[in-house]
Amino acid sequence: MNTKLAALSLFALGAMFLGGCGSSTTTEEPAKTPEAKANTTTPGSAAGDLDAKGLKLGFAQVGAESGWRTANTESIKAEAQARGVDLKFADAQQKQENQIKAIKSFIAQGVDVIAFSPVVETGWEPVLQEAKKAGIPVIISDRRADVPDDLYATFIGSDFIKEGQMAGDWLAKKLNNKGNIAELTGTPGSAPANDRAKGFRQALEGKADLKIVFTQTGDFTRAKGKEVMEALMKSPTGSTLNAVFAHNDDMALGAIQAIEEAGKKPGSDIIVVSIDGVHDAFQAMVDGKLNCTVECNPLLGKAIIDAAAKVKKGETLPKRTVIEDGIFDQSVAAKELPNRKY
Ligand code: GYE
Repeated sequence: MNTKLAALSLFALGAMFLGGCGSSTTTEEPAKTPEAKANTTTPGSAAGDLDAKGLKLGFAQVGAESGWRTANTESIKAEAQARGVDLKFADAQQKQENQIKAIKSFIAQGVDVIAFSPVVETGWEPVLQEAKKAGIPVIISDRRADVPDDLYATFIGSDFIKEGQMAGDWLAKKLNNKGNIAELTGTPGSAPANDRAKGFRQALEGKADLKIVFTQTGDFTRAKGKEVMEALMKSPTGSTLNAVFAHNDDMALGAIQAIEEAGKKPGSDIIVVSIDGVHDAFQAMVDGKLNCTVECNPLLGKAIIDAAAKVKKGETLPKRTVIEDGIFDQSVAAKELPNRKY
């Protein structure tokens, strides 16, 4: 294990002991861009001190496309229940029009606060204008939305560019800066797909012998990841592959099945790196089939409900809270597996 990876893993472990989960958050004072930095807190998962009893919160979720998403939903529902929040939860099944409908219905119901994780980056302005007109504050969680600052109170989520860079740096080192990579991208137009692709390419810059020879969406699902990889393994490019970079663990897990069915060994014949850090990914690392995962913490329930309680009281929140992520490879997987919370 290299020293940087060891340090990151230790940091993540430390954060786990301190915060009861795998990440910490960094907040900043209200700022113009969502990219700026500041202090550190922990997202946590237990009931907090802030009184949120009776708060009417509408949450428009992306869907149930991945293990990450399921854990995110559970975290929000459990935190709401523990703190007596009146949660109205909508699952948009990965469709923006469903999320917009849900937000409109939360406005019509007169909830105190609306929170949502935007399935894609663009197209939110009209509905958020409606929320603003109705005087309902909006919290954006997990994925960025491309909207002016005055349309939301705060945005809580990971730095996806950094996650892509971490995956790229790790893979470049593993392949000695040489090899052919297939990329399975997330939902087109979503912040994590855009930013992870960008960060990954930044890490590969100047490494001429390290090439992305294939890129296609698997929509963040295991089934699609498998389907795309199956077709790729049958194509001439398939036999030239050294590695797969998947924008999430579920697509990597689907790809692993396809690689095996094509008679190759994922984890050795073809190196596999992905993002999320879900339990099944740790199991796949222990089984030697996945090489590395960059953690993206989905346990945002406490942070979202704390933020909702604060905006309801009229407090101004930092425009951006960044969830800090770690990286884990096969060398630490067995030790880490029992500690995983999702
Ligand atoms: O990586 C993926 C999920 O927005 C960070 O969405 C999230 C991503 C996550 O479907 O598994």
